[in-house]
This record gives sequence, C-alpha cells and structure tokens, in this order.
Amino acid sequence: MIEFYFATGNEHKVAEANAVLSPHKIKVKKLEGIEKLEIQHTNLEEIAKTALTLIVPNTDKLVLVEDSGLFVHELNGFPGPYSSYVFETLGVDGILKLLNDSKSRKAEFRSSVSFGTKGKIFATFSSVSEGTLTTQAKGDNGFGFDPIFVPMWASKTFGQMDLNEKIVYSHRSKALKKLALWYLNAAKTNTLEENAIVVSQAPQNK
Ligand code: ITT
Repeated sequence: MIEFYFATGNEHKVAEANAVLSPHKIKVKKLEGIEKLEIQHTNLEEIAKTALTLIVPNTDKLVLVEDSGLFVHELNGFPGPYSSYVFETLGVDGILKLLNDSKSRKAEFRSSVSFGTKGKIFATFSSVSEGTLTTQAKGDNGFGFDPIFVPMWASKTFGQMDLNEKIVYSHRSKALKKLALWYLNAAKTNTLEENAIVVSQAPQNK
C-alpha cells in the first residue's frame, strides 16, 4: 500500500480520498503536525499550489492539498473560493435566501488537488461537478453545501448520498482519480519529477 498524506482540517475530505484511492492501492492519512495556510485568490489551483508550497519544504511524505468551492451561476460564481467562510457565516440557508427569486439554480463544485514532496510540487489536477441547487436542504450526510446540491444525472442531493454514491459524481473524486492515474503511471515509468516545480532546495554541502 502506498501512503499519501492529506494536509486538511476536514475529515470528510480524507474519507472521500480513501474511498476514491483505495481501489488504486493508495492509503490516505491526515498529515499531522504541519499547518496548512490558505491564501486568498480567485483561482483554486493557485490556492492549492501555494498551500503545498509552504508544506513540501518540511516533509519527505507524499502530500496532497485540495481546495474546493461552490460556484453559483446566478451569483456570478459566488461563493467560489470563499465557500468555507460563506458556509460558516451565511450557511446553507443564506445561499438559499440569495437565490430566492432566481430563474437559474445552476451551480458547480470545483476542486483542485496539488501533490508533491521534499520541496517539490509534482502535479496539480482540477475537476468540476455540475448540478443544481434545491430550494430546501435535504439529507444529513457529508458536509458543507452537500444538502442543497444535486449533481447532474442524479436525483438526490449529496447530503442524501452515502460516500460511495457521492464519489461517482463529486468534483473531488474526479480530481483525485486524475491524480491516482497520473501517479501510478509516473511511478512506474520513473517520471514523477518530470514537470516538478522546485519550491525549495536542500542546502548544498560546501
Ligand atoms: P481544508 O481547507 O482544511 O482542506 P475546508 O473544508 O476549509 O478544509 P476548503 O477550504 O477547500 O476546505 O473549503 C471548501 C468549502 O466549500 C467547504 O467548506 C464547503 O463549504 C464547500 N465544499 C467544497 N466541497 C464540498 C463538498 O464536496 N460538499 C459540500 N461542500 C463542499
């Protein structure tokens, strides 16, 4: 079993990553002892990469960082990269109120996963899950905006799905699958570092 370490404070993300990556013989553990710092930016990839940049100089573990958000079409993409803060302040009900009179209830979840180790960022993958927002919260599973999001081709919210159903549709599972397929191939062909971005170098002995 290969071990990846997920730098996150969100246990749901770790559980989702394990559900997606265990068929690929990858075990995901929460990275302990190194703080994850999140910059403000409009681009999720930049947020994930920058968070990883601050972690990889201090570890020899294979680390992944994920940044995600809910982008509501009628609200011009709000809350997007600010989803975590908006969930804490306005919550699910706040988003439903903002959408009260809207014609469109289209929304999408986006996810960016950045991966690296030992002062290098190896790769970053992004994915989207398109769907619609309900008029009321349904289901207690998952976290965040799960109770109001129905992914395209489904008839219930993420909040009404168990984890194995959610990962059929979720933005995070799609990005993690890209990571797994890339990693397994790159490890086999010895090309993990082919496009690596070096963020810190080991001190040189003089
Ligand atoms: P870490 O930063 O510690 O990884 P977090 O939960 O704060 O955990 P983000 O900064 O990526 O994660 O914030 C994403 C927010 O977007 C999250 O708090 C939810 O409100 C929402 N979100 C993202 N993915 C979601 C999902 O799969 N289901 C429900 N809400 C989600």
